[in-house]
Amino acid sequence: MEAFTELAQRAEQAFGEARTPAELEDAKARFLGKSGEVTAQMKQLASLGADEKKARGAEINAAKQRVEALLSARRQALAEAELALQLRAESLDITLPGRRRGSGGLHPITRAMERIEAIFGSMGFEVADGPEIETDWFNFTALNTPADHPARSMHDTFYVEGGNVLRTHTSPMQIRHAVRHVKAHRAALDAGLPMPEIRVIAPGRTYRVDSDATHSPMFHQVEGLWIGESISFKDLKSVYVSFIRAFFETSDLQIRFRPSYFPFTEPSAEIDMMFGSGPLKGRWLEVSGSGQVHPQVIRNMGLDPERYIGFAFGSGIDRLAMLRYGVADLRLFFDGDLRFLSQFK
Ligand code: 2NL
Repeated sequence: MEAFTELAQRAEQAFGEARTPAELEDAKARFLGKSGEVTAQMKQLASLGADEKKARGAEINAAKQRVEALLSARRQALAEAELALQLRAESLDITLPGRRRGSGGLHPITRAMERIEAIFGSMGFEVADGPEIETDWFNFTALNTPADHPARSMHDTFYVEGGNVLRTHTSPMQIRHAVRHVKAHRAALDAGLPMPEIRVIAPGRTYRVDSDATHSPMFHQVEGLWIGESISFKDLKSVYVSFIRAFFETSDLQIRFRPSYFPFTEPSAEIDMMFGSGPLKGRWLEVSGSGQVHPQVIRNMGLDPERYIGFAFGSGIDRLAMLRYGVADLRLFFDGDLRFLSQFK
């Protein structure tokens, strides 16, 4: 019995010294394996008499069970330690904020464009769309631009194959819109009945051969057109003043109309504005060209200029956006620098 207690103690020590499951299996073999100590004791039983065999056999069995219990306790302890180690290694702080997907935002020009559409939309203006590659007719001729006008030269306009151009203003979209509108109401017009007014804006990209600190070969314009039987310069004034006040979210500004010249309007006016406060206070800023639509342009829309009259204007969106958001250099809009663009998220 004494011998077996000592054996169990040695087994316990050996199991305790095993640091890994593999080391534990080695230690197990030394006690319970084919040539282990417990097995050797069993083999010695064969040489004993029946009574002694029974008594000693029971002791060996008890010792064997004790060793097996120690083994499984150590197995479990090692497994638990391994699990604890793994849990610690793989632990994560579920209270940390998740990885967010970078949020994008609209380009400041797009934002300005959407504001412009919303403001004119509130005044009953539709939004026209159309091609950026235009025919000579829609870009120049329909707008009463003379054949020898400098704007038609290759110094000013990008020509593409087939004599078409990259539109130099967004007016061609308005001509296309007006022609569609007039076609849709041809029957009423021919019967001398009134036609619903044309009230449309045309925002979009435009192109001119021009590139320096204040000019980009691609820029943005919004044109407006209102044609009816009694649309006058006072309507132009009230529409444009309302637009500018809404766009800059202030009534603390002045607007003046200054005589000018465009082939597509007669009379024509430059529109200037001046803020009553802020960094630009007291400086007249050109914001738009405008005028009463030229009778020849009315005719090119398919309407009788003796009956139909109206106004048009054309404003640079990039410049309006620069003034609205306080941007000093036009090129920032087109460089694609995220340090600039992410300020508008
Ligand atoms: C400018 C000049 C202007 C127009 C654009 C226009 C459009 C049609 C008919 C007549 Cl469909 N006119 N647009 C009129 C006057 C001036 O813009 O230099 N803007 C920045």
